[in-house]
Amino acid sequence: MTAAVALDVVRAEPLCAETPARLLSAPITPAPSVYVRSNFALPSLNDTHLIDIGGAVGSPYAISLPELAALPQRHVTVTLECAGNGRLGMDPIPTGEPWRYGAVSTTTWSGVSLRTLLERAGLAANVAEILGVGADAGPRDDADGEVRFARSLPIADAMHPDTIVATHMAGVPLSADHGAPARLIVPGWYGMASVKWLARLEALTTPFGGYFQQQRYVYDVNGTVEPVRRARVKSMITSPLDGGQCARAVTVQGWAWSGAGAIVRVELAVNDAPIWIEAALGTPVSAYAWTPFEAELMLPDAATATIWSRATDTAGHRQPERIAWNRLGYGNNGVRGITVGVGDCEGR
Ligand SMILES: Nc1nc2c(c(=O)[nH]1)N[C@H]1C(S)=C(S)[C@@H](COP(=O)(O)O)O[C@H]1N2
Ligand SMILES: [Mo]
Repeated sequence: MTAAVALDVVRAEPLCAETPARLLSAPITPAPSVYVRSNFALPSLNDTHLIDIGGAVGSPYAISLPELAALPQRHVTVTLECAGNGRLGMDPIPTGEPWRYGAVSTTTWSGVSLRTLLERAGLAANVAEILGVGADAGPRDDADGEVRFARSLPIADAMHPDTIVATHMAGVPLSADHGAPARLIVPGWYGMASVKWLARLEALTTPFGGYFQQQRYVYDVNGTVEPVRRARVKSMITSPLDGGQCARAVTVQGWAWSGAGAIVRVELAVNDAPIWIEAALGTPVSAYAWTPFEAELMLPDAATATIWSRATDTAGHRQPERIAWNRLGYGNNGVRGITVGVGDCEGR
């Protein structure tokens, strides 16, 4: 099975698997190594699948895969991150899938603007949200009966031309794990908004209150609950590798991204010195994907060193030292340090 070598499996059934750390240095994540997060067993869908479009619309309809393929195609290169990425870095560790730092990937998705499909249905004037409903469902400990995967988007985000119903990833039809035959891709939002195995789109006039909107993918801070939405500003050092070895004079490289817009600054620090060194920024991989950063550092003369990175976005958000702990462990964008052995660099 190729999946076993291409991904670090966090849970086999349903599959939850991280991109291996050494593959996160690539601008575009190798397709077999794009992280996977599924809440339920894979639904079995085939080429006769139809997506229903209904709710507060003038003319509800169902669209087939050949009809989708005949519409204008849009391609978006997106850094997609699971809201639970970095959960193991929280203290105390919250319940939930034990993600380290690899539940993030960048790839190109292709399909049809969601807007095109919604306009064809004729949205009512008072539509507030668009609900995406997956074909997957199952029991949950803290809910009655079957829970179906469903998540809503504010109408403005749903109508953005780069929010798409994707049928392809990295130029080939979606794999079952990534939501075949069609899924939402919502640039800038944490992964939960990008509903896989899309079965239905529903125009809502009032906010959706389903399980994955109110009980999961929420920031629960002392019982006050707010849905997780856009991705928080974050950075990740990809070279040297955490736990690796490098020379004292080292080129530090990594990625920074934010759901609020462009990255304007990345700073690095070493050990507990309160000195932040500005890294050079490269060109973002796309408007919705991560930005490379790089800096030359001279590490102290010691066996090991910890290198920290923190990013700031155009909206002025900067990674905090530590996030406000939340019960379900989402949105951990706290400044992270990687620890390296200092000495001869392995093969670089
Ligand atoms: N129908 C459905 N859509 C879903 C999920 C799911 O369990 N069911 N998981 C969501 C979550 S939490 C994430 S992070 C992304 C992951 O997409 P990927 O598996 O293609 O990386 O899918 C989202 N869409
Ligand atoms: Mo996720």
